[in-house]
Amino acid sequence: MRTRALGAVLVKGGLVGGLAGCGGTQSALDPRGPAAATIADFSWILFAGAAVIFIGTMALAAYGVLLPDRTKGVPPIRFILWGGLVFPGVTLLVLTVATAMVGNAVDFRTHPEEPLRVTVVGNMFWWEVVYPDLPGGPLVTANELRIPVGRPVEVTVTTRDVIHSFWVPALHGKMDLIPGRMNRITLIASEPAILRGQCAEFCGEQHAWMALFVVALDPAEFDGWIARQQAVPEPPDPADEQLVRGRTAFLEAGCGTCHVIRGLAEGPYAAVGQLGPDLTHVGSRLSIGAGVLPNGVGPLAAWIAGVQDIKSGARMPSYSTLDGETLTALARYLESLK
Ligand code: HEC
Ligand SMILES: [Cu+2]
Repeated sequence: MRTRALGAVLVKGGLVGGLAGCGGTQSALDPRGPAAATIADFSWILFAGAAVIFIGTMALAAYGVLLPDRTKGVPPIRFILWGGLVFPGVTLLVLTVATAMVGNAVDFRTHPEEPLRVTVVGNMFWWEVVYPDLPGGPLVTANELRIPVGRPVEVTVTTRDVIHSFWVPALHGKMDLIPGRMNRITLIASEPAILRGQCAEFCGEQHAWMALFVVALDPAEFDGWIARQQAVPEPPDPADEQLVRGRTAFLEAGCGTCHVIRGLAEGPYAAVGQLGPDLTHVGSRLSIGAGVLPNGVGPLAAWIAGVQDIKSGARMPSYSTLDGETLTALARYLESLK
């Protein structure tokens, strides 16, 4: 009796506990697009099939071990032929064909609609996101891929350093980012959503904090976002001394050697650096540091002063010697870049 109760607890706890982790914004089992849905359906078929085979094999093993009669002798040759050769052979053949069919079904290259093209470039430990052929000219951002719902989005992935892997489980499978190569994966989101993706190939110290967000928007909202991102931010109102101070601090601290802010491309400290994320509209992003902190004045200040404590090994130095007022001004200036 007691064992049975314990068994029930284990089974229930295991199922409920295990499945609770399957929903949400970063789950292949909670698909938000047709490719991920096909992959999830196929996974369940594989899972069910594997479970049946596992139970069958274990039952045979139990039969062999537990049955007291040791004189059963050798099983008939027919059993070995069918069970050990024909069954696995046919199963593997069917799976090979089915896998190829699923692979075909989730490849939207022949989709009748013209795709939106995006390039994603992997960097240790963040993602550069480029929209190369928008009507208003190219757009560069980071760690966030905004896409219109329903339209295919052809993501070309490559890397500036080591191998990374682009994986947004709720939309599609993985695609490797390989030096010197352009790989392609086409995503379709079927509903507005904020999804989380993750680098899926160990790439160094902060691999685990190389996240990115995919924001699927209604097409009209997406167009509005593009228009806002393409605009060059206005210089701060001279009456707001704190913002002016923040902007000056950004230039004088040399942040522009690694970061672009469009609109700050002139002068001795021009912000035209290519080693870090484009910060032109950093204030509009959901997170900073590829998912490590939420956005906002406080987290920005913390990031600037203590990158190496927050994300040690990130390719940006901590600016721990900035005084409090300058730091606040700098963080407020960046947060104002919407
Ligand atoms: C040596 C190059 C370098 C310098 C100099 C530099 N940064 Fe960075 N910065 C980076 C890199 C690389 C990242 C991405 C780190 C990561 O997420 O792994 C980054 C990330 C950031 C981010 C987060 C952006 C995002 O969208 O996630 C902010 C904000 C930022 N830097 C501000 C600054 C400020 C302000 C300064 C000057 C005080 C500065 N940086 C100086 C290289 C640099
Ligand atoms: Cu990576």
